[in-house]
Amino acid sequence: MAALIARVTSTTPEAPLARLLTAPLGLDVWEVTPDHVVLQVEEAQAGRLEAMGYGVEQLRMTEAYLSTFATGTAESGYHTAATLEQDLRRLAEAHPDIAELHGIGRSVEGRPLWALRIGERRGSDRTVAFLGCHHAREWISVEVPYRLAEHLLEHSSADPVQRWLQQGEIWVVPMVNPDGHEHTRTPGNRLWRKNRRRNRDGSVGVDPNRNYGYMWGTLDISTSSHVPSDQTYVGPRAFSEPETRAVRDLVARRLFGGVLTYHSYSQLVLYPWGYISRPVRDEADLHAVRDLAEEMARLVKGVHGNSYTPQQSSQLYPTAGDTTDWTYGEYAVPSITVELRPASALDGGFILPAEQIEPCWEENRPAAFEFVRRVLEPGES
Ligand code: 0X9
Ligand code: ZN
Repeated sequence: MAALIARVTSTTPEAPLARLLTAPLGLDVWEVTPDHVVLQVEEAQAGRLEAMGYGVEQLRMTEAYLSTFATGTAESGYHTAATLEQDLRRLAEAHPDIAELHGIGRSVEGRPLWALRIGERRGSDRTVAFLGCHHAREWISVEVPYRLAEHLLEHSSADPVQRWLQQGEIWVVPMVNPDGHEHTRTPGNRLWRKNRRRNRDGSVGVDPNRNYGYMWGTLDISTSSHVPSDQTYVGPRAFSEPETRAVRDLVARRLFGGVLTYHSYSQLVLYPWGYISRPVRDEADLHAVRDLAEEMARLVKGVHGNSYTPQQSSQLYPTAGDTTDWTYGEYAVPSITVELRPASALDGGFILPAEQIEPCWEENRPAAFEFVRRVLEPGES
């Protein structure tokens, strides 16, 4: 059955937008604003939404984007799992004193999961982690952490990077979900989201960003689903997936002082909680993480003028079992999800033209630096 991309609005008070997100409707939610939601839905489901009292407008941009931008040349600007491995190896070999490539596990289909450790000391107690590509179709989320690693290594003999690498370690895992990512490079699958787990009901894929073990499975809604074929399937149990176990074990071994995970799109800087609408209880933590998110958004804007909105994750939509709820819930460390470019579906959504990789990285560099600074140099701000 054909899937379509739809812009959904509320046409009657009996059908508020918020209810769309809190019902188990199996929707693939792309974008949420106060006046509309952008979704990928099956045609029959779109009819059901109309019957419930929602306005459903089909956006035709996806086909146009798929044919205009998802071409060989556009793809060539982005890393595949294989070219990422080559480039990470090259970086580690070019900087043997301060960089080391670690295999941290294997994906469902057996691909290696790579982490680059950057820093002079091994086993330092000041550590920070950057993650990318939990979601297969979010290609830009590989490129920003990869370029961060490259930049740190190329600027390792000048402050502030030199100081950070003397004091601590920065770990970068640019592609948590290589199987899903490779799947998006096969014909007709550019918008795949999950990993490539074969589920018991014959469907494929667990959402890695619903599979972490804090409050796992406590919601059953479109944006955090217990139905295996849904885009946000939480999996059969917490950490059922080798990709999330690899991140769990790395975090447990290195005890990061902060974790930043990149996603796309919508231009947001999100902080816990995601599973509940109330803010985190610890006043000092709340103040620190909110202040950090606001400062990061300011820094992004200062580069090319783009607005990234700082907000609590659950304000976007509620989910249980995401990465940063787990890192905050389990370790109480600063935990941020950055949703990268673009701002909206009309700007291409998950398909960001390759010419925007560089400016997107440029605008995120000062914010990533601020995150490192606050984690590795606490008390100095
Ligand atoms: O749904 C997600 O996992 C993230 N958005 S994405 O479009 N990249 O899939 C957002 C996760 C942040 N957490 C919550 N919104 N609770
Ligand atoms: Zn994502």
